[in-house]
Amino acid sequence: HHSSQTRDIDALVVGAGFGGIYQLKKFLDMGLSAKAIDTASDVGGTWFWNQYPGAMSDTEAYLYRYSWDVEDLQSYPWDKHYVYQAEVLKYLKHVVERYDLRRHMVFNTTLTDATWDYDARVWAVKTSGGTTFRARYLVTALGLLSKQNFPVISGIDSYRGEKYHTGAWPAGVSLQGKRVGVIGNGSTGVQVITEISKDVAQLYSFQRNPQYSVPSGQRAVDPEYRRRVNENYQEIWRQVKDESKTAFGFPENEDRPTMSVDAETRKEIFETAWAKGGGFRFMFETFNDISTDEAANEQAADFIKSKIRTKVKDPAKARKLMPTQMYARRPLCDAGYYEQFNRSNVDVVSLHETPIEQITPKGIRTSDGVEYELDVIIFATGFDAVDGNYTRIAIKGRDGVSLKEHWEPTGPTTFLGLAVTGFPNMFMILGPNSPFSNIPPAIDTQVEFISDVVEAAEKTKQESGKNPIIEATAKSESMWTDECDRVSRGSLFRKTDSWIFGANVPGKRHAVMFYFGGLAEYRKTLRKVAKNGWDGFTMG
Ligand code: NA7
Repeated sequence: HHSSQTRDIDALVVGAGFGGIYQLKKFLDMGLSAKAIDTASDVGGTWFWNQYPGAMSDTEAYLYRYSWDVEDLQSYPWDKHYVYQAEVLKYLKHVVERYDLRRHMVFNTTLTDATWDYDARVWAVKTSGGTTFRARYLVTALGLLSKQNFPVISGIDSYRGEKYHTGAWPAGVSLQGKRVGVIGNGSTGVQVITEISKDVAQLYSFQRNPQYSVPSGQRAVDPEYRRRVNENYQEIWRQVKDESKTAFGFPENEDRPTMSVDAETRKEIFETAWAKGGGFRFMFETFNDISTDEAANEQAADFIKSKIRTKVKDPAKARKLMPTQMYARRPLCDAGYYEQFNRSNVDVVSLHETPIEQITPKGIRTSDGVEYELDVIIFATGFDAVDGNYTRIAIKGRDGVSLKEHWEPTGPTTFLGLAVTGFPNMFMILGPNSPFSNIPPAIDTQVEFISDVVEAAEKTKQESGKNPIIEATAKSESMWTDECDRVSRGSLFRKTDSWIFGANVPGKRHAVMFYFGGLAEYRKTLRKVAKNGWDGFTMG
């Protein structure tokens, strides 16, 4: 038994979530020796860590899975329109068993340091377990949303109750009959609050900015619906991947401006979407300009506000829950969020009116002197998203420059969200400036592209016996960065602070972090790159 050893392999995948699982499978299918490592004790990535009550994907179940397993798509069961965390995790485990991938995975193992060995043309990857992998290719599938964001609040360590971040939710927590404070009301906070309100003795939502949320439309799937999906799956994926921006399974509205119809028609269109359910649907299927035109945005916002007003009975609570910003963050949906505030044990504390002053041994004290005594504080405060995972670990490229240093002057830059100049033979899944869309088809797209690039590079194996090198050029990286900047310019998301533009973590640089051109357009770009002999990469 060695405490430290070196293992030579063809490819190392970091992360065993949605992206890492598929990438590992692809490498093995190509006949490469490959391993996947993960900090967690099992597979699942995001769906391993986010086991908080109410955690659910808000992509419809038939699209929240891999698109490439035709047989599994027909037979794998899903009985509700949206899948909860436990079901997503079960599905991912099922895929891992189905392809016998587990024996190529190493858990409880964190990448601590990765350095490109210029002469040997391999990545030397040190891990927490002591093993150093020497891999010709490195794929980081670290997740978009995994480095937790904790607010800086004085006294936080003095608190004597239980405290949990939703992104690292331990098994076996019971909130039954407890006094609970929830800080944060993004999509996570909204899900938690909706789920636990009925069980807790008292719930306080400590809310900075009120959010817009529409009904999810969660309900049981009837067999007829499933039969129709199964019959049309191929066509469904084609629309999702090659015709759609958001990849949520509906056609985005391309040609109907909000103001092009009269008020009554507008209301009908909103009502129809409201009844169908889904946050992305409400924002992108109804009209073509809600996320780009302020007047249009205001119409959608006013509609949702009128719904909040009817739902929340207590006028004081309703006032505090009423959004004040534009409707231009990640669109949310819920299964009865606002309704929870009609319970006598559920209240909202507006941090605009009374900011948190201190966390005390007993709970939370706000600026009006009120001390909320709490058995549990839940931090639903989100993540240092997208690049946060990359800048915390030491990945050193060709010139001994780390990824963090490479990104320091400009913000996170990539070619196509998956490659960085100076970092040969390294690919990211959902790196900065990847498409802003339903995640699994974006992952499938990137994994398949990365695998094709690697396959092409493998064909250039030199007679000298040297390992092939593939690297994005500086020019292609700056071109993609400009393109992402360009397509996001008209978006109201860019004017509204949230994690999507790096505006949720104090001190973090605001930056373009996604490609807003849509999945179909992204895939077109990838096809062009491939067709033109991997244009934008150097190979050899
Ligand atoms: P989000 O969407 O970043 O939401 C975080 C929430 O936490 C949001 O309501 C923040 O308020 C709040 N927050 C953050 N810092 C503080 C401090 N210091 N004090 C009070 N409140 C704070 O994270 P989620 O986990 O909900 O969702 C992230 C993504 O995961 C989501 O979009 C899905 O795609 C999956 P704010 O609104 O900024 O005022």
